[in-house]
Amino acid sequence: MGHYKANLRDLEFNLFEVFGGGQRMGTGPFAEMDPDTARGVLRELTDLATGPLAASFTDADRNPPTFDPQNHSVQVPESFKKSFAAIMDGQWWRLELTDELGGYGAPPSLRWACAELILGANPALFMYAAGPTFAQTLYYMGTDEQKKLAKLVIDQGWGATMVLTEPDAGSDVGAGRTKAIRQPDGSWHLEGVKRFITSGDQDMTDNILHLVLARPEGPGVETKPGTKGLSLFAVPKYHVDLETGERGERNGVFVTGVEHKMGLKVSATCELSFGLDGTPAVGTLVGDVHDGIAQMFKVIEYARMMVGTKAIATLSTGYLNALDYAKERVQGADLTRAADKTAPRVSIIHHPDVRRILMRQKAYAEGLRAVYSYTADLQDQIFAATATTDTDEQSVELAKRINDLLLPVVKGVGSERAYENLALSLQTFGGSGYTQDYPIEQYLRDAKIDTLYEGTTAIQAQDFFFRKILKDRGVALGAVAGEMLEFLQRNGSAAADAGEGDGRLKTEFAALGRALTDVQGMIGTLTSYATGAAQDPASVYKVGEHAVSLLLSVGDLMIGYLLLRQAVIAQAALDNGATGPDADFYAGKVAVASWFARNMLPELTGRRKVIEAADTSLMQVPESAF
Ligand code: ST9
Ligand code: FAD
Repeated sequence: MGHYKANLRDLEFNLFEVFGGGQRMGTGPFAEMDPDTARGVLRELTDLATGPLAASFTDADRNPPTFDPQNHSVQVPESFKKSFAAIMDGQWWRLELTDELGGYGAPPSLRWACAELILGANPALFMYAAGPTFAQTLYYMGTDEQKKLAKLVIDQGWGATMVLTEPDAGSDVGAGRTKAIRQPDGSWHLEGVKRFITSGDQDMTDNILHLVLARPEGPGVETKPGTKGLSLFAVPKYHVDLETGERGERNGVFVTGVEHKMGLKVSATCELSFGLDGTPAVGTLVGDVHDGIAQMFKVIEYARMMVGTKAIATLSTGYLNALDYAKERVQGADLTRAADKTAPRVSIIHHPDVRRILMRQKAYAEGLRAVYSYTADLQDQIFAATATTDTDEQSVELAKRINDLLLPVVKGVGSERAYENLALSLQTFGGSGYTQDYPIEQYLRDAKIDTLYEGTTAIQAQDFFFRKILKDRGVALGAVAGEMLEFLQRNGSAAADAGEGDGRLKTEFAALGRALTDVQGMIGTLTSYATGAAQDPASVYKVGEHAVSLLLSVGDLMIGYLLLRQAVIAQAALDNGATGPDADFYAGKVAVASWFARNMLPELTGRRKVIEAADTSLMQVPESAF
């Protein structure tokens, strides 16, 4: 057996029982993908993920890509190439494409479920397979020539990159200095050095499409500072004849370094130099418009969802590995018989503390999966609306705003909680978890990057509060809160009225209600700090200090809410006589929702108090005192 343990049952539960994605399948833009086909796709991909995709996970970590500085090239290990070929030859990348570009009509909710399987098995595979997906973005934003280029990327299976970061421009993308100089023939020559570029080079595809942010200059070009002065350029590794598809000369974009990293080693993280040794790096301006940051955010939004899903996928397999170990490893006696030295030894899942850490892993793995599935369900609604004129504009607009609101939750909370709880997966194994006999130490190393790239957690938290709540005037947040209140009124009041006995989950609904009030309190207080900055600029420091706490709290609230929604469905299934593995699955759903509501949601009250008592003393501590 390989390292990867998929949770197909929970993926199907979210898709077909919780969010009703199955009802949209087989209709409208998803006509080609009916529910049975979708289930078949998930089953087939689960086999592929647990088999050929997972097969190179360990080897490619121990034998990472090599860099040849003479030829400016990166060589990927052979074992990994086989796994990559399984995705490309199997045409799995078509799942991401629209019908127009040769896709299969898969709704986003199914695509993200499929993405989880690949990302959990071997995350770098998904990233190296970015070509067709990134080309699709270029296709819909680009000029007629760029549409031809995009089709070549898809037809010939090129690789692709997103190129923003520079040595002095990480979180602060607007500090980028790479420039693009307009040429008389209308093309652009890029000059500068970009850093940390994922899949910047590899030897698995014939060509690579780099999507690059650079600052344009030249006659008639207005040069502006910050992100709003950046434009997006399409820069192929090799020139290409757009009519015949034939590969031409080498373009002047070269890999000049590869990072030695803590984890995710098979994903080559490259320094890219543009315009080296007199070879111009020729690019074309995307869409012929200077709107680079907004265009790049189309890619970034996708990549942020991907990073969150990657983290959650890894936590899920970490938990399932830990669970198997806990059922097998025998150590110590049951706590009730601890004093009896002759008592039989038990498997460690009998110990309350092991159960505590297992249940916590289960809660975050399944709760976060529900959060990304909820977000993907909104993407289904948005996508479906693009294919018909018969849409309720207002509800689509609201779905877009809620999707935007939740992206930092999927990415920021997903990555933080995954890393934190993977440490508990390792803890479950005791000392064995610290060895390379088990995959958990690699999971932890590979997952750490998720809190860093695509915007660190601090950046996600600021995006969440300033852009997705304040700038949105609380519209999306209010809609989600309203939905929770309605859920509570429907279920919580019924449980409360039923009293003891039949008032199942009564305590849990009450905990969710309190958590919602706590989060609303936090947001109210942070908003007053933000608006207070008009009189006292230092007031905004209080937001800066506590924004991550808010983001994590909203994440916990969403998890608590969605686990309870799942529990209500599961309880109904149990009441209807579910048996066998189904009964176990549903019982687990009720148990995990109850545990999370009782053990995690009460923490929000403490966090709210901390935010209410905030002051600016932290910012007054002299640097020398740290
Ligand atoms: C990176 C890549 O880290 C890591 C992984 C790569 C993996 C690649 C592969 C992916 C997979 C591919 C798929 C494969 C499929 C395979 C299938 C196989 C089956 N939302 O606030 P302002 C825009 S890359 C939308 O003033 P500042 C907006 O246009 C590096 N737009 O910002 C806005 O204008 P307006 C990632 C947003 O203060 C404008 O920006 N690096 C958003 O100038 C200016 O906004 C980072 O992420 C948003 N949330 O700049 C950088 N926010 O307001 C992190 C802004 O008029 N830093 N815009 O609408 C930040 O995000 C900063 O906050 C900043 C600040 C740069 C935006
Ligand atoms: P910095 O921005 O210097 O941040 C350092 C610390 O300061 C962080 O804790 C951060 O949260 C904090 N900080 C910074 N500014 C603020 C602020 N305003 N408020 C609060 N806290 C702040 N980039 C690409 O363009 N393409 C890629 O494909 C790509 N792949 C990557 C792959 C890997 C393995 C790595 C490590 C990075 C990759 N990146 C890529 C770059 C990545 O997006 C950046 O590393 C990330 O955005 C953070 O920038 P930085 O490393 O310069 O850290």
